[in-house]
Amino acid sequence: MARYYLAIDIGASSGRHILGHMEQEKMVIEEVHRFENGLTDKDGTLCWDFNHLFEEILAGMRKCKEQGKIPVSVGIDTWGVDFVLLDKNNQILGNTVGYRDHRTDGMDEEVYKIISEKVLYRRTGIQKQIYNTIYQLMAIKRQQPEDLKHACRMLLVPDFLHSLLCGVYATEYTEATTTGLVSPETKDWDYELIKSLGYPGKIFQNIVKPGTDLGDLSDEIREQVGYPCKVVLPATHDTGSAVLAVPSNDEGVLYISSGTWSLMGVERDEADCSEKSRRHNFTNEGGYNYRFRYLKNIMGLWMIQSVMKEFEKKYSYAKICEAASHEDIKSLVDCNDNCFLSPQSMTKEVKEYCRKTGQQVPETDSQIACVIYNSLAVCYKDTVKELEESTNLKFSRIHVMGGGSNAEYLNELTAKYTGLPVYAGPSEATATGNLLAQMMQGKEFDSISEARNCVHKSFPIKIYQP
Ligand code: ADP
Ligand code: LRH
Repeated sequence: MARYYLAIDIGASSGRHILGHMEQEKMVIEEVHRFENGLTDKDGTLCWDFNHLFEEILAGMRKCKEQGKIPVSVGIDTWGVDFVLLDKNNQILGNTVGYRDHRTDGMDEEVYKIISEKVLYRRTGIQKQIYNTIYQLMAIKRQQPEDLKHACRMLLVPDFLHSLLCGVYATEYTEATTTGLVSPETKDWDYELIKSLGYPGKIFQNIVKPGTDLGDLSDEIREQVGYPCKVVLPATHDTGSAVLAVPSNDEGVLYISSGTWSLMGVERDEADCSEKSRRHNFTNEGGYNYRFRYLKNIMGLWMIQSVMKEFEKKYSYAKICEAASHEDIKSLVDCNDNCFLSPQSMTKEVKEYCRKTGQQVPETDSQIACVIYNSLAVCYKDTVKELEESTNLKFSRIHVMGGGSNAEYLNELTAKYTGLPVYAGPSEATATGNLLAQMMQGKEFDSISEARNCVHKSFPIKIYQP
């Protein structure tokens, strides 16, 4: 009888339950359940619906039982930076605000009144993103100080969902690093920084490493899903899980974890918190085994997701991507411009950017998509150059992983602009990395290199030559 492990991977646009098991030294994965995710407007505030997400989590777990495939362990990964504050009865305080909400506008300046941007980077090595937890907490301190006063716990999204499964409150390390409040030296909360910002130190939970066995499902949840199982922490930051599933053990491998965001970078032993690195806006996120993901957040396919919601005609991702490949509009936008983070209308924003920079304004759906794909690929090219400068490495290929690795035209453009071969796959990299951490805990693999070898053997990789 196969030993099944269950990864619940929840991205900003969708979530899925993926069961994994070993068969003749290869990993076999199967999708059990898939559901939509996204931010919804609640009286002018962009919020996540955690009740909906948790119902979907349980629905997918029940499906495993229906299929007679009961996992030995389950682990959840999600996007970074977002959190809930819990009161003394473990009830959520305030709205479950998502990172694209505008509450953080101007909060960077509030933080820099206390600690300068340069010193902050030197201490934490985290790329400035206006939505990082450090700025979100400042927004609460300024706008809802009573919530911060009544808070007993701050739990990041995967921590919160795990606590609903097994009743244990802990913060997983890789997700914790996305807050901008963790020291890359000690791998623990930077309490001095936290105190200086006026955030209550007591709300921060103990940090635990990926691979930690958090305990069994609570009695109530076990009854609801119909079986007992352990909760084992993956790298709960989705990017951390995706990078664990890079199908190569070569040093200095360049990857793009391509989904709602494009996270482009390399894995390293040490964090680089230098001024040069800050100016390039690279981040040092914590990874499995205390490796660091040295990467840049690039706006990514969020731009495609957003314009597709606005197009009158409904397309599949494959269709819009293919249609874009037949266009020859040359206009480009700077994908990392903040105007694309949370615009009222992405279509209008892209057009406006082209108009004000004196370029041809895209009119049709496929022209708009073409501008976005080309702009992303150009951004990848620039990032390769910056990474080479910062790391003194020379790259021989790019591994593109995640849902975006299915975007054929983008892969072609990436190879063309960067001059590097693109190795596309696995497309379920995040869920696969989530499974790897659980499987290492379950002694299916002895090491990361064994686990990555297995990914290489188990999943098809498509190569695009420049
Ligand atoms: P996340 O986990 O961040 O929600 P995914 O890893 O699921 O995102 O990737 C979703 C993205 O992948 C979509 O926004 C879409 O642009 C792209 N994508 C998925 N499948 C295809 C396809 N067949 N062709 C082109 N793009 C695709
Ligand atoms: C990608 C991601 C990224 C974060 C963003 C909030 O899904 O986790 O690494 O910056 O979401």
